[in-house]
Amino acid sequence: MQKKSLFASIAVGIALMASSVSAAFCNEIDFNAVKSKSLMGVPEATVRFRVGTTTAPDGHYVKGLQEMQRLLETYSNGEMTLDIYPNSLLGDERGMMELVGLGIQDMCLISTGPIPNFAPDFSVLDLPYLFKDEAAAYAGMDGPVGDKLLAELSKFDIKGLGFWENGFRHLTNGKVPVQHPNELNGLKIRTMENTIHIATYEHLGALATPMAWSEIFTALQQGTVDGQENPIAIIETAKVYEVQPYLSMIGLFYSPCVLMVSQMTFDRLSPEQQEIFLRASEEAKHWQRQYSQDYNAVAIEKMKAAGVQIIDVDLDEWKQAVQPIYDMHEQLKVNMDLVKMLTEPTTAEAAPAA
Ligand code: EAX
Repeated sequence: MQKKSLFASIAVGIALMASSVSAAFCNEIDFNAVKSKSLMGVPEATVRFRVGTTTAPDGHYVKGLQEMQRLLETYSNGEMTLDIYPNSLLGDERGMMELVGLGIQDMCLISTGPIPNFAPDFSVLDLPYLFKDEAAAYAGMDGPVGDKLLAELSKFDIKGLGFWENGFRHLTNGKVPVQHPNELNGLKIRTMENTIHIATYEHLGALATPMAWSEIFTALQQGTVDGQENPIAIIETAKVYEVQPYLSMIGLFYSPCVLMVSQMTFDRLSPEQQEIFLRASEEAKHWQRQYSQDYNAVAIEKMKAAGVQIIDVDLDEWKQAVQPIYDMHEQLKVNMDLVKMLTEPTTAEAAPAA
Protein backbone atom coordinates (compact mmCIF):
# COMPACT_ATOMS: atom_id res chain seq x y z
CA MET A 1 0.00 0.00 0.00
CA GLN A 2 1.36 3.43 -0.90
CA LYS A 3 1.60 6.18 1.64
CA LYS A 4 -1.24 8.07 -0.04
CA SER A 5 -3.69 5.22 0.46
CA LEU A 6 -2.38 4.76 3.98
CA PHE A 7 -3.55 8.29 4.74
CA ALA A 8 -6.82 7.70 2.93
CA SER A 9 -7.54 4.66 5.03
CA ILE A 10 -7.42 6.51 8.34
CA ALA A 11 -11.21 6.50 8.48
CA VAL A 12 -11.16 2.73 8.12
CA GLY A 13 -8.61 2.52 10.92
CA ILE A 14 -10.83 4.53 13.23
CA ALA A 15 -13.85 2.42 12.30
CA LEU A 16 -11.82 -0.71 13.05
CA MET A 17 -10.89 0.75 16.43
CA ALA A 18 -14.54 1.29 17.28
CA SER A 19 -15.59 -2.18 16.15
CA SER A 20 -12.78 -3.89 18.00
CA VAL A 21 -13.56 -2.08 21.25
CA SER A 22 -17.13 -3.35 21.12
CA ALA A 23 -15.85 -6.83 20.24
CA ALA A 24 -13.55 -6.65 23.23
CA PHE A 25 -16.63 -6.28 25.46
CA CYS A 26 -17.91 -9.60 24.07
CA ASN A 27 -14.58 -11.05 25.11
CA GLU A 28 -15.37 -9.91 28.67
CA ILE A 29 -12.35 -7.68 28.94
CA ASP A 30 -11.18 -6.97 32.46
CA PHE A 31 -10.80 -3.19 32.44
CA ASN A 32 -9.30 -3.18 35.93
CA ALA A 33 -6.50 -5.42 34.64
CA VAL A 34 -5.96 -3.11 31.69
CA LYS A 35 -5.76 -0.05 33.93
CA SER A 36 -3.58 -1.84 36.44
CA LYS A 37 -0.15 -0.50 37.27
CA SER A 38 1.61 -3.43 35.66
CA LEU A 39 0.29 -2.39 32.24
CA MET A 40 0.70 1.36 32.74
CA GLY A 41 4.29 2.48 33.34
CA VAL A 42 5.43 4.34 36.45
CA PRO A 43 3.41 7.57 36.84
CA GLU A 44 6.50 9.81 37.18
CA ALA A 45 7.90 8.86 33.75
CA THR A 46 7.80 11.85 31.40
CA VAL A 47 8.60 10.03 28.12
CA ARG A 48 5.75 7.53 27.60
CA PHE A 49 5.04 5.30 24.61
CA ARG A 50 1.51 4.02 24.04
CA VAL A 51 1.78 0.47 22.68
CA GLY A 52 -1.12 -1.69 21.48
CA THR A 53 -1.60 -5.40 20.91
CA THR A 54 -4.66 -7.51 20.13
CA THR A 55 -3.70 -10.20 22.65
CA ALA A 56 -4.63 -10.96 26.27
CA PRO A 57 -3.22 -9.03 29.27
CA ASP A 58 -1.55 -12.22 30.57
CA GLY A 59 -0.39 -13.38 27.11
CA HIS A 60 3.16 -13.70 25.77
CA TYR A 61 3.05 -10.41 23.82
CA VAL A 62 2.13 -8.42 26.91
CA LYS A 63 4.68 -10.27 29.10
CA GLY A 64 7.41 -9.22 26.66
CA LEU A 65 6.15 -5.64 26.59
CA GLN A 66 6.15 -5.58 30.40
CA GLU A 67 9.79 -6.68 30.29
CA MET A 68 10.58 -3.83 27.87
CA GLN A 69 8.69 -1.45 30.18
CA ARG A 70 10.82 -2.61 33.12
CA LEU A 71 14.06 -2.25 31.14
CA LEU A 72 13.14 1.22 29.87
CA GLU A 73 12.34 2.42 33.38
CA THR A 74 15.57 0.91 34.74
CA TYR A 75 17.91 2.20 32.02
CA SER A 76 16.37 5.68 32.00
CA ASN A 77 16.08 5.98 35.79
CA GLY A 78 12.33 6.20 35.55
CA GLU A 79 12.20 8.85 32.81
CA MET A 80 10.96 6.54 30.00
CA THR A 81 8.23 3.91 30.02
CA LEU A 82 5.59 1.99 28.06
CA ASP A 83 1.81 2.15 28.58
CA ILE A 84 0.46 -1.18 27.34
CA TYR A 85 -3.01 -1.55 25.80
CA PRO A 86 -3.91 -5.23 25.22
CA ASN A 87 -7.02 -6.99 23.81
CA SER A 88 -7.43 -4.80 20.69
CA LEU A 89 -8.21 -1.74 22.86
CA LEU A 90 -6.36 0.47 20.35
CA GLY A 91 -7.69 -1.43 17.33
CA ASP A 92 -6.99 -4.40 15.13
CA GLU A 93 -3.55 -5.21 13.77
CA ARG A 94 -4.04 -3.53 10.37
CA GLY A 95 -5.61 -0.46 11.94
CA MET A 96 -2.86 -0.11 14.54
CA MET A 97 -0.14 -0.37 11.90
CA GLU A 98 -1.79 2.49 10.02
CA LEU A 99 -2.09 4.61 13.16
CA VAL A 100 1.59 4.02 13.99
CA GLY A 101 2.55 5.04 10.44
CA LEU A 102 0.57 8.23 10.86
CA GLY A 103 2.18 8.98 14.24
CA ILE A 104 -1.21 8.89 16.02
CA GLN A 105 -0.17 5.84 18.02
CA ASP A 106 3.43 5.36 19.17
CA MET A 107 3.89 1.62 18.95
CA CYS A 108 2.27 -1.73 18.26
CA LEU A 109 3.23 -5.38 18.55
CA ILE A 110 1.37 -7.24 15.78
CA SER A 111 1.65 -10.60 14.05
CA THR A 112 3.17 -10.53 10.58
CA GLY A 113 -0.12 -11.96 9.21
CA PRO A 114 -1.63 -8.72 7.84
CA ILE A 115 1.68 -7.01 6.92
CA PRO A 116 1.99 -8.33 3.31
CA ASN A 117 -1.13 -6.26 2.56
CA PHE A 118 1.20 -3.25 2.99
CA ALA A 119 4.71 -4.64 2.40
CA PRO A 120 4.45 -7.67 0.04
CA ASP A 121 7.90 -9.17 0.70
CA PHE A 122 6.73 -10.12 4.21
CA SER A 123 4.76 -12.93 2.57
CA VAL A 124 7.89 -15.11 2.51
CA LEU A 125 7.25 -15.73 6.20
CA ASP A 126 3.76 -17.09 5.46
CA LEU A 127 4.79 -20.22 3.57
CA PRO A 128 3.75 -23.45 5.30
CA TYR A 129 6.52 -25.37 7.07
CA LEU A 130 9.14 -22.76 6.15
CA PHE A 131 11.14 -23.11 9.37
CA LYS A 132 11.81 -26.45 11.06
CA ASP A 133 11.95 -25.00 14.56
CA GLU A 134 12.13 -21.75 16.51
CA ALA A 135 15.94 -21.58 16.29
CA ALA A 136 15.79 -21.67 12.48
CA ALA A 137 13.13 -18.95 12.52
CA TYR A 138 15.17 -16.68 14.80
CA ALA A 139 18.28 -17.18 12.63
CA GLY A 140 16.31 -16.19 9.52
CA MET A 141 14.60 -13.21 11.07
CA ASP A 142 17.70 -11.86 12.83
CA GLY A 143 19.69 -12.10 9.56
CA PRO A 144 19.71 -10.15 6.26
CA VAL A 145 16.19 -11.22 5.24
CA GLY A 146 14.69 -10.01 8.52
CA ASP A 147 16.64 -6.74 8.23
CA LYS A 148 15.37 -6.21 4.68
CA LEU A 149 11.77 -6.81 5.74
CA LEU A 150 11.98 -4.43 8.70
CA ALA A 151 13.56 -1.80 6.46
CA GLU A 152 10.53 -2.00 4.14
CA LEU A 153 8.39 -0.57 6.92
CA SER A 154 10.23 2.74 6.64
CA LYS A 155 8.12 3.46 3.51
CA PHE A 156 5.23 3.90 5.91
CA ASP A 157 7.16 6.04 8.43
CA ILE A 158 7.41 3.01 10.70
CA LYS A 159 10.58 1.78 12.33
CA GLY A 160 10.55 -2.03 12.63
CA LEU A 161 12.36 -2.89 15.85
CA GLY A 162 12.52 -6.67 15.62
CA PHE A 163 10.71 -9.96 15.29
CA TRP A 164 9.26 -11.26 18.54
CA GLU A 165 7.54 -14.63 19.01
CA ASN A 166 3.97 -15.53 18.29
CA GLY A 167 4.75 -19.21 17.57
CA PHE A 168 3.90 -22.20 15.42
CA ARG A 169 0.23 -22.11 14.51
CA HIS A 170 -1.94 -25.08 15.47
CA LEU A 171 -5.55 -25.83 14.67
CA THR A 172 -8.58 -25.88 16.97
CA ASN A 173 -12.14 -26.73 16.11
CA GLY A 174 -15.37 -27.82 17.71
CA LYS A 175 -16.43 -30.55 15.30
CA VAL A 176 -13.81 -33.15 14.34
CA PRO A 177 -10.59 -34.42 15.99
CA VAL A 178 -8.58 -33.50 12.86
CA GLN A 179 -5.55 -35.73 12.40
CA HIS A 180 -5.16 -35.99 8.62
CA PRO A 181 -5.24 -33.10 6.14
CA ASN A 182 -8.33 -34.47 4.35
CA GLU A 183 -10.34 -34.16 7.58
CA LEU A 184 -10.30 -30.40 7.13
CA ASN A 185 -12.62 -30.87 4.21
CA GLY A 186 -15.65 -28.58 4.51
CA LEU A 187 -14.64 -27.09 7.89
CA LYS A 188 -14.97 -23.31 8.16
CA ILE A 189 -11.67 -22.08 9.54
CA ARG A 190 -10.92 -18.52 10.59
CA THR A 191 -7.54 -17.43 9.21
CA MET A 192 -5.64 -14.18 9.48
CA GLU A 193 -6.18 -11.65 6.67
CA ASN A 194 -3.33 -13.23 4.73
CA THR A 195 -3.38 -14.45 1.13
CA ILE A 196 -1.04 -17.43 1.58
CA HIS A 197 -2.78 -18.66 4.73
CA ILE A 198 -6.14 -18.44 2.96
CA ALA A 199 -4.77 -20.27 -0.12
CA THR A 200 -3.25 -23.01 2.04
CA TYR A 201 -6.46 -23.73 3.95
CA GLU A 202 -8.47 -23.63 0.75
CA HIS A 203 -6.02 -26.04 -0.89
CA LEU A 204 -6.61 -28.40 2.07
CA GLY A 205 -10.36 -28.29 1.41
CA ALA A 206 -11.35 -25.99 4.27
CA LEU A 207 -13.54 -22.92 3.85
CA ALA A 208 -11.05 -20.24 4.84
CA THR A 209 -12.72 -17.28 6.55
CA PRO A 210 -10.29 -14.38 7.05
CA MET A 211 -11.10 -11.96 9.85
CA ALA A 212 -9.40 -9.81 12.46
CA TRP A 213 -8.66 -11.44 15.79
CA SER A 214 -11.14 -9.29 17.76
CA GLU A 215 -14.04 -10.73 15.74
CA ILE A 216 -13.24 -14.33 16.48
CA PHE A 217 -15.12 -14.77 19.76
CA THR A 218 -18.41 -13.72 18.26
CA ALA A 219 -17.67 -15.88 15.20
CA LEU A 220 -16.97 -18.95 17.34
CA GLN A 221 -19.95 -18.35 19.63
CA GLN A 222 -22.35 -17.79 16.76
CA GLY A 223 -20.96 -20.71 14.75
CA THR A 224 -19.93 -18.48 11.83
CA VAL A 225 -16.74 -20.55 11.84
CA ASP A 226 -16.03 -24.10 13.07
CA GLY A 227 -12.43 -23.53 14.01
CA GLN A 228 -9.38 -21.28 13.99
CA GLU A 229 -5.61 -21.59 14.06
CA ASN A 230 -3.13 -19.87 16.36
CA PRO A 231 -0.07 -20.55 18.50
CA ILE A 232 -0.55 -22.40 21.82
CA ALA A 233 -0.01 -19.31 23.96
CA ILE A 234 -2.82 -17.44 22.19
CA ILE A 235 -5.23 -20.40 22.24
CA GLU A 236 -4.70 -20.76 25.99
CA THR A 237 -4.59 -17.15 27.19
CA ALA A 238 -7.49 -16.05 24.99
CA LYS A 239 -9.44 -19.07 26.30
CA VAL A 240 -10.31 -20.27 22.80
CA TYR A 241 -9.99 -23.83 24.12
CA GLU A 242 -13.06 -23.33 26.32
CA VAL A 243 -15.23 -23.44 23.19
CA GLN A 244 -12.98 -25.58 20.94
CA PRO A 245 -12.43 -29.11 22.35
CA TYR A 246 -10.07 -30.37 19.58
CA LEU A 247 -6.50 -29.09 19.26
CA SER A 248 -4.49 -30.55 16.34
CA MET A 249 -0.73 -29.93 16.61
CA ILE A 250 -0.15 -29.22 12.92
CA GLY A 251 2.35 -26.33 13.28
CA LEU A 252 1.43 -25.29 9.74
CA PHE A 253 2.94 -21.79 9.80
CA TYR A 254 5.56 -20.17 11.97
CA SER A 255 4.08 -16.87 13.06
CA PRO A 256 6.35 -14.07 14.26
CA CYS A 257 5.21 -10.69 15.48
CA VAL A 258 6.86 -7.34 14.85
CA LEU A 259 7.42 -4.55 17.33
CA MET A 260 6.94 -1.25 15.52
CA VAL A 261 7.42 2.37 16.54
CA SER A 262 6.29 5.44 14.68
CA GLN A 263 9.28 7.13 13.02
CA MET A 264 7.90 10.46 14.29
CA THR A 265 7.92 9.18 17.87
CA PHE A 266 11.45 7.80 17.50
CA ASP A 267 12.81 10.98 15.90
CA ARG A 268 11.57 13.06 18.83
CA LEU A 269 13.92 11.22 21.22
CA SER A 270 17.41 12.47 22.06
CA PRO A 271 20.31 10.24 20.88
CA GLU A 272 20.71 8.93 24.46
CA GLN A 273 17.01 8.13 24.71
CA GLN A 274 17.11 6.39 21.32
CA GLU A 275 19.98 4.23 22.51
CA ILE A 276 18.10 3.22 25.67
CA PHE A 277 14.95 2.54 23.66
CA LEU A 278 16.75 0.28 21.15
CA ARG A 279 18.65 -1.55 23.86
CA ALA A 280 15.48 -2.21 25.88
CA SER A 281 13.56 -3.42 22.82
CA GLU A 282 16.36 -5.77 21.70
CA GLU A 283 16.80 -7.30 25.16
CA ALA A 284 13.05 -7.67 25.63
CA LYS A 285 12.82 -9.46 22.26
CA HIS A 286 15.19 -12.21 23.39
CA TRP A 287 13.50 -12.44 26.78
CA GLN A 288 10.06 -12.70 25.16
CA ARG A 289 11.13 -15.48 22.78
CA GLN A 290 12.38 -17.59 25.69
CA TYR A 291 9.29 -16.81 27.77
CA SER A 292 7.05 -17.91 24.88
CA GLN A 293 8.86 -21.20 24.39
CA ASP A 294 8.74 -21.95 28.12
CA TYR A 295 5.08 -20.98 28.36
CA ASN A 296 4.03 -23.46 25.63
CA ALA A 297 4.60 -26.43 27.94
CA VAL A 298 2.62 -24.75 30.74
CA ALA A 299 -0.26 -23.89 28.40
CA ILE A 300 -0.48 -27.43 27.00
CA GLU A 301 -0.75 -28.86 30.53
CA LYS A 302 -3.45 -26.34 31.46
CA MET A 303 -5.48 -27.23 28.39
CA LYS A 304 -5.05 -30.98 28.96
CA ALA A 305 -6.30 -30.52 32.52
CA ALA A 306 -9.30 -28.62 31.14
CA GLY A 307 -10.20 -31.66 28.99
CA VAL A 308 -9.00 -30.44 25.59
CA GLN A 309 -8.22 -33.34 23.24
CA ILE A 310 -4.69 -32.77 21.94
CA ILE A 311 -4.07 -34.53 18.64
CA ASP A 312 -0.53 -35.21 17.45
CA VAL A 313 -0.19 -35.51 13.69
CA ASP A 314 2.26 -36.94 11.17
CA LEU A 315 4.01 -33.74 10.08
CA ASP A 316 5.43 -35.37 6.93
CA GLU A 317 1.90 -36.11 5.76
CA TRP A 318 0.91 -32.46 6.30
CA LYS A 319 4.07 -31.13 4.66
CA GLN A 320 3.39 -33.21 1.58
CA ALA A 321 -0.22 -32.07 1.45
CA VAL A 322 0.76 -28.38 1.28
CA GLN A 323 3.70 -28.75 -1.13
CA PRO A 324 1.62 -27.38 -4.05
CA ILE A 325 1.53 -23.99 -2.30
CA TYR A 326 5.25 -23.65 -3.09
CA ASP A 327 4.48 -24.33 -6.77
CA MET A 328 1.99 -21.43 -6.67
CA HIS A 329 4.69 -18.91 -5.71
CA GLU A 330 4.23 -16.76 -8.81
CA GLN A 331 0.48 -16.49 -8.38
CA LEU A 332 0.95 -15.82 -4.64
CA LYS A 333 3.67 -13.23 -5.44
CA VAL A 334 6.25 -14.75 -3.11
CA ASN A 335 9.78 -13.38 -3.41
CA MET A 336 11.59 -16.71 -3.95
CA ASP A 337 15.05 -15.11 -3.67
CA LEU A 338 14.24 -14.31 -0.07
CA VAL A 339 12.86 -17.81 0.50
CA LYS A 340 16.13 -19.28 -0.78
CA MET A 341 18.12 -17.04 1.55
CA LEU A 342 16.01 -18.28 4.46
CA THR A 343 16.09 -21.96 3.68
CA GLU A 344 19.38 -22.72 1.95
CA PRO A 345 22.47 -22.97 4.15
CA THR A 346 25.13 -20.37 3.49
CA THR A 347 28.29 -21.49 1.65
CA ALA A 348 30.21 -21.41 4.91
CA GLU A 349 27.65 -23.60 6.66
CA ALA A 350 27.39 -26.00 3.70
CA ALA A 351 31.14 -26.49 3.33
CA PRO A 352 32.35 -29.86 4.63
CA ALA A 353 34.58 -29.68 7.66
CA ALA A 354 38.26 -29.56 6.68
O1 EAX B 1 -1.19 -11.44 16.88
O2 EAX B 1 -4.82 -12.77 14.45
C1 EAX B 1 -4.17 -13.73 14.90
O3 EAX B 1 -4.53 -14.89 14.76
C2 EAX B 1 -2.86 -13.45 15.62
O4 EAX B 1 -2.13 -14.62 15.79
C3 EAX B 1 -3.11 -12.89 17.00
O5 EAX B 1 -3.96 -11.85 16.99
C4 EAX B 1 -1.81 -12.42 17.64
